[in-house]
Amino acid sequence: MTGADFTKNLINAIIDAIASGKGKFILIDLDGNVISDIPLSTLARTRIYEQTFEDGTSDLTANNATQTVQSTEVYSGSYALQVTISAGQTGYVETPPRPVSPNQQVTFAFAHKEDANITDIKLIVVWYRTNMHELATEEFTLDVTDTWQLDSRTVTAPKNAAYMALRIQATAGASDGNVYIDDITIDLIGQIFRVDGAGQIKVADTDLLDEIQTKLDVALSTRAAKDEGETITIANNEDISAGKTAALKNFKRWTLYLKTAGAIDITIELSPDGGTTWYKAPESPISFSAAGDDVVEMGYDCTHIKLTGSNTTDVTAQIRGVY
Ligand SMILES: [Ca+2]
Repeated sequence: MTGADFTKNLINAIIDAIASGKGKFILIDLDGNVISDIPLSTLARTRIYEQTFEDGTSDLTANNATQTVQSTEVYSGSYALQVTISAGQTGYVETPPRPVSPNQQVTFAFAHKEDANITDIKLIVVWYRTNMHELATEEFTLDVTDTWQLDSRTVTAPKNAAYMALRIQATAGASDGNVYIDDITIDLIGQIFRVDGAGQIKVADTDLLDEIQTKLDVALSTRAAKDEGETITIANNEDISAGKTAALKNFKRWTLYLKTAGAIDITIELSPDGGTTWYKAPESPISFSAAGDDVVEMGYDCTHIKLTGSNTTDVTAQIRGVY
């Protein structure tokens, strides 16, 4: 099994376990000790939206209201959103839409606080069809509060829902009113993975598996060594008739580079046990009828390599190995 196949199998096993909702995700260290043993229900949550206003901007849209990111009334951090609604008016701000699946459970939370001129505040979950037309809304009337209040709800996406957004709607009384909003989060509970008839995970839109695999491959190769590969010089324009040996690392594959000053046969021997026992490689000997060079793709698992020249002609020999 190649490293890539192993990684893919590992990812599929993890996703299968998460999708089943029954197993546990167990982290084991390199010595085989269990580091953590976490029920999947606590892991299988995907944050699809988070807005703390800490970058000083808002990605919400305002309707019959004005929105300002400010630092006077704040729930956490340094910034929160102020939504101003004119006297006697009802207005709202709405988060950008986020993709959901029908029957998907979604949980969301946000902190809010109202001044004395707000008479009514509602949280409205807006479900959209794939064509972004509004499919349905779900309204929650919240308590108007002059101290910060964190409200959260869990809802289930209806049939035909493709996207959702949160709308925070308020009505002002005799004077202009202000609603302050901070820390909006939207999480999917128990992400839905679709499988085909053979049980293979189907990943739409973003190619999640490839992305995870790329990141894992990078992580694994980084763990193996700081560099992605290594160059080892066995001989540098010198006589190798008495034999030159070099130690190899745990390369995934490696290539032998040879350059000679004249005609020579170079014998290649490999050792699996630190140089105690030597075996002649099938590529051996590499014969040069005149000065020249050659590149030999090797890739055998061994600890040491030995090159021996049939005469005293100067040879340069290098190995490039990748992890
Ligand atoms: Ca904030």
